[in-house]
Amino acid sequence: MELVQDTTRPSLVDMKGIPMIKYFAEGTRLLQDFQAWPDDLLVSTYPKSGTTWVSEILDIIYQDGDLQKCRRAPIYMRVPFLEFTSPGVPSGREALENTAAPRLLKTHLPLALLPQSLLDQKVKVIYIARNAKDVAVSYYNFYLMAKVHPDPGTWDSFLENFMKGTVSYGSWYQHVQEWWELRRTHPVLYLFYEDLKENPKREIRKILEFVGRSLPEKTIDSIIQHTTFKEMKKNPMANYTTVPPDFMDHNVSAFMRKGTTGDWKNTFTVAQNERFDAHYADKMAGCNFIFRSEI
Ligand code: PPS
Repeated sequence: MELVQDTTRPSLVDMKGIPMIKYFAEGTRLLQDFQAWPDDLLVSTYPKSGTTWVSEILDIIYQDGDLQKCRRAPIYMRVPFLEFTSPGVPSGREALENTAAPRLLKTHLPLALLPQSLLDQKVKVIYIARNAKDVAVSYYNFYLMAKVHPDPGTWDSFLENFMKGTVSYGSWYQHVQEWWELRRTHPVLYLFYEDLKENPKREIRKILEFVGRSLPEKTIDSIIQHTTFKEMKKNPMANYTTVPPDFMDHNVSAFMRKGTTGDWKNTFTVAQNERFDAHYADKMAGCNFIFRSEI
């Protein structure tokens, strides 16, 4: 395992115009020769949009509903995070070495930084999008607890940076729209966190159809039960408590924090909300799909 000594909140670095966590920029460079396999499945999201939740669902599907097998390793080993490197935790490349086909892969990369091989091999993508307000609040709390990020500053300044796209992985607005557009030329199942929250059975059926698998009704029910927020929060193989505390400090904010839709209302002021809505209308003008910031 690679050990990097400089762990404390390095500044973001620019990669092709995208601000990136320093370690993940290194990880992205290491991906230059990454070879995708045609039977890979890529879970793609802007950060804090439900990646871990859908990764857990997919691993259970790939293990034919055998929950015991899903306890074999932490989620970042079962679904390697392609661009990930961080002090004291196996990198995405290391996790990949122990992963047999058919592989589940995770990324947050915007298309400008995605390894070309994933597109060339027509690797199936499940993209999960979440409304921007809940993402911003979740991301702020994640910045506070995960020290690979720079100091987020105040909530107000973080929100400004989120709107400007100067947070890690860049613009939420661009990310959700460019992956939506990719559906025209590439096999992408585009899901919404809010839909999964509202009706997990309907969304899991969509996933099963997309990956070309079927499972008995009672297995689907068991997947739903095992992947509730409450269950995943107490599952050490899903809740990221296995990573060193100097990487993620769950005493500051748990990785499994709230798991709800509409939590932004507890953080946004009325003025922030008005400003955000006006900016949002401008950035998302012409976008032909709708986000729900409450259900
Ligand atoms: S990461 O670090 O970007 O990969 O994070 P990601 O997994 O995409 O998103 C973390 C948020 O998802 C919530 N979460 C869930 N919500 C509902 N049900 C389940 N099972 C679930 N698992 C994770 C998690 O709590 C984070 O959202 P917030 O709003 O911070 O609680």
